[in-house]
Amino acid sequence: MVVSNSVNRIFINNLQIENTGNMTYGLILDGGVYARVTDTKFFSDSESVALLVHQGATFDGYHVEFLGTTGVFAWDDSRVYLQNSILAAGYSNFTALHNTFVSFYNVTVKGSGIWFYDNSDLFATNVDITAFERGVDSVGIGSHTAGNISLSYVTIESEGTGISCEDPFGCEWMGINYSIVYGHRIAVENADPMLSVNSQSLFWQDDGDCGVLCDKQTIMWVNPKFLDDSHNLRHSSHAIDMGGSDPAEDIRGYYRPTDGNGDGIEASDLGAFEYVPGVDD
Ligand SMILES: [Ca+2]
Repeated sequence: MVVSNSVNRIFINNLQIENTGNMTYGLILDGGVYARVTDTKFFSDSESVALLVHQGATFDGYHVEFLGTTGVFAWDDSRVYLQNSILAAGYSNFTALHNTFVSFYNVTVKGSGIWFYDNSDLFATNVDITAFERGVDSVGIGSHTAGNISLSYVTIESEGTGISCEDPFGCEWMGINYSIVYGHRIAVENADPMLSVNSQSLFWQDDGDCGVLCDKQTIMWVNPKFLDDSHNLRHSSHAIDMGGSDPAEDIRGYYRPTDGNGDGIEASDLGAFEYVPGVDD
């Protein structure tokens, strides 16, 4: 389905969009189109792509799922807003290029990670990223952008790298707040001295070698202690009550901030999940 600038606004609700042909797209938005998409599933297979947003188009998604092999490509001054949504589209999940603006709130990213190039921006709150699709080459967030990447209450777990800071721009304009970054092989690859961890966050990798990351006072270098195979926190996690007083809920909709360590002070937990006594253990 192609929607171009002959139409200004479209609204899609409760649809399943499947495409399985070689080099086909489930939905193409271009030429300044605004699309509000709710309660909709995209499924792509083989060489097909679920969604292409380009040439100034806007995709505004709520309760949207991307499944299959290739999810979203967004470029050329486009905008992508995702809320309460799931990106689980295989080897190439989400890629933003050329001045694309991206906002994620309450978004689950599973399988492979998300990639930002050129001058693209990401503002992410309550986002849970699990990257295992490429084995030890998996990356949670790949940053090649001269734009801003701002992470708040984000949980990243990758079998390989949590955050990869790649040339030409690396992570110079990345700001991290109240988040958890766990790369089994390496937490941050090519860690840029300009990488800003503005508010207390937790980083970890399996060999325990923090390198230059331990120069940053705002990094807590310790195993996050996830509960089983989820990213919920165990009652003994050091991430509990180390955040601020926002946002008003976690990625599951549980109220924040709550007192998780029993000291009588309500504080949010690092990452996308608030520890809820009686629920999480
Ligand atoms: Ca708490």
